[in-house]
Amino acid sequence: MAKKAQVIDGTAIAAAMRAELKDEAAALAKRKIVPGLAVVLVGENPASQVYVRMKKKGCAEVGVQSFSHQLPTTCSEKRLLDLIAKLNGDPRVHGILVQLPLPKHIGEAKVISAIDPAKDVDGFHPVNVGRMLTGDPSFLPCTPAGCQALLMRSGFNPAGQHVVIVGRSNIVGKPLAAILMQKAPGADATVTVCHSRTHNLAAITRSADILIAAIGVPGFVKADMVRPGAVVIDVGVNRVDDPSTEKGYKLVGDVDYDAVAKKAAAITPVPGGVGPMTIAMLLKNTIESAKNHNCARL
Ligand code: L34
Repeated sequence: MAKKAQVIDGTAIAAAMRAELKDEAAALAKRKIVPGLAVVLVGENPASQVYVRMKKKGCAEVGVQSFSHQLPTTCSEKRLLDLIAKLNGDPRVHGILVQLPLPKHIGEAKVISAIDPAKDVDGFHPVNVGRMLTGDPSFLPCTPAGCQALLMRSGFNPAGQHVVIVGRSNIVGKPLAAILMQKAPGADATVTVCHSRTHNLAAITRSADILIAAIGVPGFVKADMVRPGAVVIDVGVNRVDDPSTEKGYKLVGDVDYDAVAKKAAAITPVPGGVGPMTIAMLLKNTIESAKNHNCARL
C-alpha cells in the first residue's frame, strides 16, 4: 500500500510566523513605532474581498495598523492614482497594497509603478522586481516568498535541488524562479519554469525534486507527472462549483491532491497551504518597511 505524503501545514507555519511578527511589532511599539499598511480594494471581486479581509485580520492580530480603502468598480484610474499619491505621502503608512486584479479600464502596470518603491510591500514595482533579480535587498512578492518560507520551515531546503515551477505569472512563477535560483541561503536551486506551451511537460515535472504548481487550473498536476518522493507545493486557489457546500463552491488547488498525496513525500493542502503564508509575508514586509522608514530611531 502506498504511503501517504507528509502534509505541510501552512496554517500552522503561518501562525508561528505571525507570533514572531507580533513580538517584533511589540518591540517597535515600545519605541512608538506602529507599522501601518494601506489596503486598497477596487470593485467587488468576491475572492479579493476574502483575501483583503484576511489581510486586515492578520494586521490586527500582529499589531500592524491597517487603513482600508474601498473604491467602486467604476472608479477612474485617476482617482486611484490620486489615492496612491496621498498614501505615498502619509507617514503612518509604511506599506501600500493594491489588491489585484483591477477592473479592466485601470492600467495595472501604471498603478503599480505609482507606488513608492519603499512602500511596495507586494514587491511588484519594477524597481523592486529588478532588485530581486540582481539579488539586492528588496521586498519580495508575498506568495513566492511564502513558498520559500514554507519549504525552509518544513525542512525542505531547495539548495541544489531541481525545482520545477509550472506557471509563469508575474506574481508567482517568474518571481519564484528568481528567488529560488538566487545565490543565497534558502535558495541555490536549479530552476526550470514550465507553462502552457511547454512540450513534454510530464517528463520535465517528473524530474523535479520540488514541484511547484502555479498555473491556475484546478487539479492540473496529476500523479503521473510527479516523481515518487517529490515535494509538491500547490499555489493554486481555485473556486469550483459545489452545490453541496453552504457557499456553493469549494476551494481546490492546481494539484490532483488525493492521487498525488499517495506518491509525493510531502504536499501542501488547499486551503491551508501557501495562502496563509502569503498573508504572513505581507505582514513581515510591512514591519520591515516600518523599520526602514524609522532607521534613525532604531
Ligand atoms: N496585490 N494582489 C496583490 N497582492 C497579493 O499578494 C495578491 N494575492 C493573490 C491575488 N491578488 C493579490 C493574494 O493575496 C492571491 N492572494 C491570496 C491571499 C491569501 C489566500 C489566497 C490567495 C488565502 O489565504 N487563501 C486561503 C483560503 C481563503 C478562502 O477561504 O477563500 C487558503 O487557505 O489558501
